[in-house]
Amino acid sequence: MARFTITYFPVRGRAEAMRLLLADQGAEWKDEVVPIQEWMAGESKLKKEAVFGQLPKFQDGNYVLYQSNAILQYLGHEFDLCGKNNKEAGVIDMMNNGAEDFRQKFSRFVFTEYDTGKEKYLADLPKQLCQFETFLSKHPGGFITGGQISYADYNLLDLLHLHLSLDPDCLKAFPLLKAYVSKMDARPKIKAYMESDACKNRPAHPKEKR
Ligand code: GTS
Repeated sequence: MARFTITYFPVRGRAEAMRLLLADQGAEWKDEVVPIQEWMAGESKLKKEAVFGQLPKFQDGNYVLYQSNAILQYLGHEFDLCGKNNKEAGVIDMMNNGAEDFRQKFSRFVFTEYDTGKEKYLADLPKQLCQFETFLSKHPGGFITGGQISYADYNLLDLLHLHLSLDPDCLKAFPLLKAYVSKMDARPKIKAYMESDACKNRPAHPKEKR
């Protein structure tokens, strides 16, 4: 029986970074899928129970958590993905917060301007990407904290995947980010997960046309 359960809508969305982390760490989890229409139709028990009335919900046995970044941090502690010391942990949290700001911009675009604002969003995108590229140029080693993968790497990887699905050329001017994605995607367990039907059949977000 899987130790972990992720309850979320039938998209990659805010649950995908934790799935990438679990897959890469060789952990098993179960996905409980909540149809969006069912959630929106009324005050479901699940919605009432959710601390902030939102998903994803995460369970480790009887232990329940909400808030995707708290879940990622919890998994970071469970799998020793929070850096070797307090200073590394601070940098990892900083980059995860930066990834969250980036995700919020992306979510705003998806939910409010997806059909009309793609050109504008993509024109602005290099500003965000440049911040992560510059960070990597000052922190060589392949991951956010150099030689050791952290929970924030899975969040950054997911964001880069989301943007590559929006524009496959978006990393052309960002060689370090491009190499970062290639290196992360080549990790055997990430590769196997991304090739799985479960991953391939799940849209990135509710607006993705397939
Ligand atoms: N800060 C929360 C987190 O990081 O988990 C945000 C969660 C959130 O916004 N969830 C949305 C939701 O439950 C879905 S999504 O934005 O992740 O796609 N929406 C339904 C609702 O009733 O608010």
